[in-house]
Amino acid sequence: PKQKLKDTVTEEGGTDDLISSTHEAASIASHIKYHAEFTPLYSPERFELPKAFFATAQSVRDALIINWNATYEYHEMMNVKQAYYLSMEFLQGRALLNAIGNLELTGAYSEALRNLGLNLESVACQEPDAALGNGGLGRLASCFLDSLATLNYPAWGYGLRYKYGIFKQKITRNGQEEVAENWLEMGNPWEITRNDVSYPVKFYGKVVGGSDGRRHWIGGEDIKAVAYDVPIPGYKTKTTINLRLWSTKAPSEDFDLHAFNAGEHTKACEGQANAEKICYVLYPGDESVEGKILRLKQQYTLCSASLQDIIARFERRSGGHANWKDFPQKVAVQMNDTHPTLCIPELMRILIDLKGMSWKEAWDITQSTVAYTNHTVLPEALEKWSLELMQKLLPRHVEIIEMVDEQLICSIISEHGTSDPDLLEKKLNAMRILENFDLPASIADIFVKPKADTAVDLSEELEVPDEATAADAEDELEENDTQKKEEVDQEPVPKPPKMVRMANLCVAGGHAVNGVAEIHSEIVKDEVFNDFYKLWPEKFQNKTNGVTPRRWIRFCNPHLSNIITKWIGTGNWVQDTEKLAELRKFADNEDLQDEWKAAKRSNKIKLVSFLKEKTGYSVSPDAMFDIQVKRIHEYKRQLLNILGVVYRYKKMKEISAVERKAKFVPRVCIFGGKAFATYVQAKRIVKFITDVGAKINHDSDIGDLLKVVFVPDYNVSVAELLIPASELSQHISTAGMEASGTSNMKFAMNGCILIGTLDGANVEIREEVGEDNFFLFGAKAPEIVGLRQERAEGKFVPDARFEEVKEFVRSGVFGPYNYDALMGSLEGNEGYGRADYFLVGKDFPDYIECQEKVDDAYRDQKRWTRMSILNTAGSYKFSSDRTIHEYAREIWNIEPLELP
Ligand code: B1N
Repeated sequence: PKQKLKDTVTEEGGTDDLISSTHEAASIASHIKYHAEFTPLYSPERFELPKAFFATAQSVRDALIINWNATYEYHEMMNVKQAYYLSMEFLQGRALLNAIGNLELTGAYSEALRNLGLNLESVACQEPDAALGNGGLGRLASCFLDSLATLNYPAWGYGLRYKYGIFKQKITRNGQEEVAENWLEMGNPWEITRNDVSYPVKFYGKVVGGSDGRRHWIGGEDIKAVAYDVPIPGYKTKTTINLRLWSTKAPSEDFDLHAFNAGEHTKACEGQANAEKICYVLYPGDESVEGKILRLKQQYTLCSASLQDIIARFERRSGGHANWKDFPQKVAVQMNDTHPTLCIPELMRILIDLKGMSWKEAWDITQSTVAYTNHTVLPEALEKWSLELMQKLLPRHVEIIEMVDEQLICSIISEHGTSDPDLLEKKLNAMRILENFDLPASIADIFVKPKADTAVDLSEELEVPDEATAADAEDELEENDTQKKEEVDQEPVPKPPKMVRMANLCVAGGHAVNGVAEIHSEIVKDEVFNDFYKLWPEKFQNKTNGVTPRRWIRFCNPHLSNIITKWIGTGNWVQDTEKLAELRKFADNEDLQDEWKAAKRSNKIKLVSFLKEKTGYSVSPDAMFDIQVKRIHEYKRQLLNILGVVYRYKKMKEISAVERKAKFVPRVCIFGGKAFATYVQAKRIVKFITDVGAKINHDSDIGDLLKVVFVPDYNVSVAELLIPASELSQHISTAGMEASGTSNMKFAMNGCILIGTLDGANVEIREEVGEDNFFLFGAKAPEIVGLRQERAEGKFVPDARFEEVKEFVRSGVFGPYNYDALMGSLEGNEGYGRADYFLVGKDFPDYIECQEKVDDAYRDQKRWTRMSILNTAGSYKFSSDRTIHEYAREIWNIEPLELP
């Protein structure tokens, strides 16, 4: 019989699941050997690490498939309401240790591999990260899947199976270079191809009125979306949910055999290449028209295939007697940002054109089914699509969007009345889905004296789009571009292009709109969507983000996890993080403090060798590890951090060695993160950080007192190593600009202290961990507009220390690179435009003073360790389990369903 000692701690730091029976390990070992032999992806002669990883993963997958099937069957039978999380991004990272951890088989696998002469950790390291996302938004989707499964919610994720996920970042003497990473090259042991699950998806073409009175969209380009399923196991539960990723193919009849035999090989394969390129890359560059079309095709493929699949399931579960009014009682669709907005017109199209419903019936169903999460208030990040482009690609959807726009106009009119036409016009311009678009005739009439620019152009309104093909559309759009350019030369005031505002469509078409942290949700209501909030206050909600405590503490930090289990007396804080709060009462206990420090130190030592391997730099584990890892973006202000480091360095150089040692706490300043390939300023920041590192790290006056390391290719796996080892982490965005942040939660959970502004989830983290245990600095969100205004009026007087540090950078100490563009962006220098839009100069003095307080706190290790413990204790709110329960109750109206 299996002998498991529940919730006890082993010497090597493992809990229950690390203790396995010999029998279990032996059976796993033979299972692994079976796969090495009979599910081969490698030559038979050797059993080396890559092959061992595959065979191990395949053996785990077998267990997952059993649970997946049982879950699916049970959900099918019970026919309960199910939630679907639609996202263009899922940042899953590695799956092996997570899966065996959830199955409580870590000990058994570790022993089985040991018996085969291998080590679990080295096998696990073979797995490439599944990096089908850019950053926080994609990782949030993956944390949500983990919580949904763990909490036994009937729910699925839908996404795209990109052949190339986010690029691999190389750091060279030029800064960042991007390299494609083919994560599927060696095969993906976790996915199950469903050759029997595929749907047609069409683009272009025309819309015609049928004799049945319905609109018919005849596609100009047809592809098919094929399902690939990734099982998502829950922690200590049989529930295993599904992440269904779509891949695109040409319909099989698309291969032109005649052309091929006639020697026209490229032409014969064109259809296939055209269809497959849709799922080639995550976020294709969209500065060109081709890039824009591809991105829109991706978004529509996700929406169309997923909805067809959801509807087919609904119909099947209704046993052929679908009562469409019940649809919202069986289905909830969550749109992860505006990227899947096309769900709204697509569901409307299916219900009206294919199921024969009236507009009103279809609208009620759509609205009660879909909901929208907003993840950013940066104006440049609010998605807009050219109406012209969308009309070519999705002509029927544009007709529907125009109707939704008209309906919205009516709501706006009934809200504001017509007595003040100027006000009404202002509201219409701000709230309409269609931007720079004339009013429909029926509505323009209500303006007593229609103004010239709101006068109605009926011909345009009623125009039925011409039939279009892919090739024409691209040509025409480009032609139009040139035409427009020519027109610009003649006409002084060109008409601004007509655009579709996706967020406005989401707010109008869904029943709920949520922000991702309290402060962000307030900004959504009070600023960005204030007009909508006044119209439909009941739609607006907050759902503060969370992270899964399984991946982000239990599995990535086993040493600390075991200490926590020992002190709280149970391991079930992993599911019930509120128990972490019990650590508070031991915060000053010396025994706990000693164990706590030992765990941090062992994690730091692991990181030291990783840094050496990846960067060549040697750092001391006795120094404070100070980390900022996130996408490189001006609003996240890596520049504030590195200028703070430069200032510290300058001050160190001005004093004697003895004074230096007395005045400064040794620090290792670690940076990591990718810059979008075309974001020039972000790439300059990467280059700057690496130049500063190259100088300081080789300065023998400084030694271990200060090191600066840029970790290349920051991803989920690197985060799992960095976060447990960090002592201070930086979340220093300009207030009001970071919607939430989620790494801040992971750092706090792992006993790291945060330095940050009152932005995003920092606000709530500080509330939970206590203000004494958070290093706060900087301007507050409500002050930002005024501060920018002050700058614009030339009233801002920068602190002398800020002037000094910029001057030092410009003096050339960090090498020959020209830093004028970077420093200029902080100075209202005409040539560089933004005049310190992100207020680095404003916050700089407060920031460096706050950093001095950090040094003081660190010198008192008892105080620091207490702060660290209180951060873990106060992080209980930031489990994605809490977030998911809130979505389930307040937006989706779904209930957990545990397998019998
Ligand atoms: O979403 C995260 C938040 O924690 C972060 O604060 C927020 O910045 C992030 C367009 C985005 N907002 N918007 C995006 C991603 C990809 C893309 O193509 C926008 N990511 C965020 C989770 O709520």
